Amino acid sequence: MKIYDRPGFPNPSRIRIVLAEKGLESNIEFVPVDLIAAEHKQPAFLAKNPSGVLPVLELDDGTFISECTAITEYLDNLDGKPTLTGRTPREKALIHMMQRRAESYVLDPLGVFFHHATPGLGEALRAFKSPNWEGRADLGRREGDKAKGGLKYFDEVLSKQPYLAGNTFSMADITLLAGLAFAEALGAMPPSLTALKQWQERVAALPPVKNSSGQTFLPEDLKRMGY
Ligand SMILES: N[C@@H](CCC(=O)N[C@@H](CS)C(=O)NCC(=O)O)C(=O)O
Repeated sequence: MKIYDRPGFPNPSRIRIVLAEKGLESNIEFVPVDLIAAEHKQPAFLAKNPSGVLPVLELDDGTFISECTAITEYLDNLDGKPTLTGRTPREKALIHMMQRRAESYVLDPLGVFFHHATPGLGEALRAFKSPNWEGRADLGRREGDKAKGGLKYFDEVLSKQPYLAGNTFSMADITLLAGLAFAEALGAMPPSLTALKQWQERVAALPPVKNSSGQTFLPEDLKRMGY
């Protein structure tokens, strides 16, 4: 199997944690994709994932799977013993519900904030991100505010239960962890979210998170660009 990714970026990091949890890292060939050069918007990559985003999993039979949730479902169920996506119908439903909230309340809006209200990944990508539309910075800032509201919502949730979907670490926690790290890297964290910060410390110490490769959550690319 191959994973097309960029170490340290939020969504690729989600899959690195899944691979560590499932003990699959040594079975994978990592293929780096140059986001700064907009390699992911060129025909060769769009043939793998028409959405033009990372990560993408390529199976040995040539099948391409994109979207972190789909990749996680695949990897988590390969051994018939899912640990991140739920075992019972109730667990599966709660995990998917909270995972989607973590994406749509935090991680996705931060992506819009990053690409529209900040210099994002620079010149080469600008052509693919509405370069001449004057309302883009407003849209970006609104989405940044939405992400802050989402983080406050999760602080409230985590003041009542240990993990997003209840008592067990799951795919939903991985999504929020990536979103939280992205918010911190962009300086978009609301203050005083005590339960969320305590959860972050606890989750960061879990073996799949601690041992996953290339997920510093401080992408070298962002540091180079002055974030
Ligand atoms: N919903 C997608 C999101 C993927 C995504 O946005 N990936 C980012 C990297 S963290 C990306 O490739 N961004 C490039 C761009 O927006 O041009 C997933 O779950 O895989």
